[in-house]
Amino acid sequence: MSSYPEIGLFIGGKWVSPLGAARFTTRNPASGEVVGSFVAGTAKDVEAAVSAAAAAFPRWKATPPPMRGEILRRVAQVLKERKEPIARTVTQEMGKVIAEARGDVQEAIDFVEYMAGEGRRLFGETVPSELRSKFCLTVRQPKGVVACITPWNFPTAIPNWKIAAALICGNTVVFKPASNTAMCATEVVKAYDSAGLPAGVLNLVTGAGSAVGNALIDDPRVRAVSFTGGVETGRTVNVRGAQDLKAVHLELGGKNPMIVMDDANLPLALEGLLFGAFGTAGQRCTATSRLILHEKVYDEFLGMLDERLGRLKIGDPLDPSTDVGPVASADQEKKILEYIAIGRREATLRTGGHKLTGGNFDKGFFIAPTVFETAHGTRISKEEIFGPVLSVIKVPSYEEAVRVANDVEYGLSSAIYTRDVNRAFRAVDDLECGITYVNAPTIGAEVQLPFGGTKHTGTGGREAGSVAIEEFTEIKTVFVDFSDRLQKAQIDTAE
Ligand code: UN1
Repeated sequence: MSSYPEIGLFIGGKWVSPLGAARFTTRNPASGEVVGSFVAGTAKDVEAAVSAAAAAFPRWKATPPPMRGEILRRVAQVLKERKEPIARTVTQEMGKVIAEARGDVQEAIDFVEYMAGEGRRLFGETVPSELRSKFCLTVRQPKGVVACITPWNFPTAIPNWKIAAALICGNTVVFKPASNTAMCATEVVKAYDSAGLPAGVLNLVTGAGSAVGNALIDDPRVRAVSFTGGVETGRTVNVRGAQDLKAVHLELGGKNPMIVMDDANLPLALEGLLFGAFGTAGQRCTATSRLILHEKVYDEFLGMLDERLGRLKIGDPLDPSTDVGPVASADQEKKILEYIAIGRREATLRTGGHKLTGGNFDKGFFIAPTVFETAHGTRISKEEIFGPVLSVIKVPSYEEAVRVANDVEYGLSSAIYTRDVNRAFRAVDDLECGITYVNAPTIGAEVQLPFGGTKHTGTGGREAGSVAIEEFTEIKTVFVDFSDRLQKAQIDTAE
């Protein structure tokens, strides 16, 4: 017997371990300890999960949305009761510090609650007809079976953004989580099961993207795919889904700028920068990875940054006094260190720039918060690193700040610190991205507002907020003619 849990797949309301299934484990990135063992799902498992979801669909579709909402309300309740143990699982499996892990679970709770209320909205439109005695309206219908493919960096919040929105609209779901946070995914699914979600409405298949993800995207019964992850995988998912003309929703990367102008409240901007750039060890799509700093405050602000970085506590993410935990995996560490090596060649290293070693650091993936001073246009200033690495770019004016901010392939989040209200609103207009913060960092979106971005950040849709349901519904247009005679639109125009 192993000392860690052995988890099955969740298909048709049951936890199942297919005979002879290959398994993989997840590990604590701070200590190397095994967290759990999971089934490496196959195309056959996907077939079973999609069949279960397809079988459950007619009844779930016929369940009135407020009743679906009732179940979601119970899911939120279960998540609240289990918030602390789930947050600890998030920290142990993914490495974010415990306060942020609680925030991750809270974001899941908030969104599930918000979607429960959507069960009493799911608004359509009524629109006038050009003909007499005729009603025109729209209703929303579920798409059918949908696939939710989620990343490891928000291992409870992001799955819930997708699952709760899909379910309230009446879809049934096959959920494929990132492999290195499979225990967090298990906790999410358990909450839905404990809340009384009918069998087959939500199914979990763990395993590799190349096996599970591809089989899901290829299955003709899966009518929509919602994916959050890296841009390269996103491109493949999109192309693959296009073969079957599937609705593919993508939330991909960011290279989020924080502009600090010469009239900014510098201590406030500094607090925002530390949280935005080094919170979650920089592993948020919304992380502040570029500081675009006005030349007049350049030296002063970087001096303030040096001083605070020297006092950041890096270490055990379960210790509440820790500011920065490990990065999530060996792969992450490797990629970030490669970018740091690139940065050393093309830019000036100001702080950090290495892996932390010695003592407990040797058991995990700890990287020192790193700051490079660079010209705009270097690789580290344009490519997503997804780690605690900040590029600082000096600019002489607001106009140049905006040009630099927009001159990347991504467009997720952005921030400007200024006390000039006119300039703040100009920035809201000028910055090409999905989210702009004024006098606040690039991270920290709230669930009742749309989340997503422009350019290579996605395919243009938004998650969260009331628009979250767009992704998971088909609009049906309904014409009701109560004139008792044939009326011809566009032709019968006379009195
Ligand atoms: C992500 O990084 O993929 O706005 C999501 C934020 C969080 C969500 C981030 N509420 O930083």
